[in-house]
This record gives sequence, structure tokens and C-alpha cells, in this order.
Amino acid sequence: MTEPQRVTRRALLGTIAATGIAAVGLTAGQSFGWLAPLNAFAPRVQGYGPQQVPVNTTAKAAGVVDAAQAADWTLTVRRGDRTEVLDRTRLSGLPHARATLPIACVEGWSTTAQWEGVRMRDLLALVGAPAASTILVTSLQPRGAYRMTTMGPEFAEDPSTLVALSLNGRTLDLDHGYPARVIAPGRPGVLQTKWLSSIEVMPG
Ligand SMILES: Nc1nc2c(c(=O)[nH]1)N[C@H]1C(S)=C(S)[C@@H](COP(=O)(O)O)O[C@H]1N2
Ligand SMILES: [Mo]
Repeated sequence: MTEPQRVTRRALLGTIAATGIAAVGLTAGQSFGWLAPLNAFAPRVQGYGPQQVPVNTTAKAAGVVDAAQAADWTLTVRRGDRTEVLDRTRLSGLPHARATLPIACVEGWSTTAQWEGVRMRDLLALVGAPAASTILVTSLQPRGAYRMTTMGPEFAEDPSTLVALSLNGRTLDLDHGYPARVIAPGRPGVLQTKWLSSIEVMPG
């Protein structure tokens, strides 16, 4: 009586194992670029998207296609009544820094990339604000939950917190936040605001 039971149990375990292997196979494309064609279920595949980084909200969906490409685009940095307005030329003329940082989206992907841009602390210094300031970052995006972000002093002062102008060696793609976006270490992707419009130093 025990023999058939053992066979049944073994068969069952075999089925469980096969299911596990299939599940790994069908999602492996998320972690390994060369397995990407096997990726059947993941919403976004690592390495897919412009500049080898997935996109959350395209410029079109955000309604910023024109504003982001406008020749008269500027980034405003404000602290009380002190305001600096930076056009593309002035912004990109400031000293640049590089950082290797991930974008980690709650939707289930994380991709590490090379970013280059102007340190947030350097922009704050332009209006006489301490590096360790609390700031409000606003996007060109006219509406939506990701339009504004508050950033605490521990992020603002971090030398690898950038207003990024380039990604993986090229000018930011429009969908990745051209002409300028936030990239900071240790924050969820949702706070890495794209298509910047202004940076405001909070009092205190
Ligand atoms: N203005 C704006 N910034 C945004 C978003 C957005 O919808 N609008 N999406 C956020 C989310 S949820 C993520 S994960 C990252 C993704 O950046 P990426 O599209 O360049 O990969 O951008 C963030 N910044
Ligand atoms: Mo996200």
C-alpha cells in the first residue's frame, strides 16, 4: 500500500518543481538581457526603452512634449526672493558630476544607469541655500501625482544627487525627463522627478 503513495508523492513534487522552473524561465528576461526574449509576463523588461532604461510615463502621456523641447525652457531655482533662472546653456555650463544610480520602480523593475548632470547642492548654492536644505521640485507636467516632489536635506546635500542632463552617455531622452530630471540615491523611482521646471528651497 505504501508504494503507490510514494510514486504519487514523487510525481506531485516533480510537478511542483517543473512549475517553479517554468516560472523562473518566464521571468528571467527581467534580470538577464540575453534572456529577454523569454520574458513573457514582466510588465517591462530591463534594457528595453530608450537608453537601455525602461520608461514610466512617456513625455506624451505626461503632456510635456512641447514644453520640454521649447527653446526657451528654463530651470528656476528659488529661495525666498532670491531667484536664479537657468536656460539650457547656463545649466549645462555649470560643473558636471557623474553618478551610477538605479531607477527602482514599484511596478517591479530596477535598472542601474550612468547619470551626468549638475549637483543639486551646487544649484542650491546659486541662491545662497545650504546644501542640506529641504526642497520642493516641480515638473513641467501640468497635472498628476508625480508633478511635485519634496526632497529632504539628506538627499539635497548628497554629492551624487544630480539634476541629470544625460543618461548612459547621451543627452537625456525626452521620455527619461529631457532636458533635466532628478536622480538621487536611495529613493523610490516615483520621486525621481522628470522634466524639471523649478527647485524651491523651503524655509527653515
Ligand atoms: N514628472 C514625472 N516624473 C516622474 C514620473 C512621472 O510620471 N512624471 N514617474 C516616476 C516613476 S514612477 C519612475 S519609476 C521614474 C522612472 O523614470 P524613467 O521613466 O526615466 O525610467 O520616473 C519618475 N518620475
Ligand atoms: Mo515608478
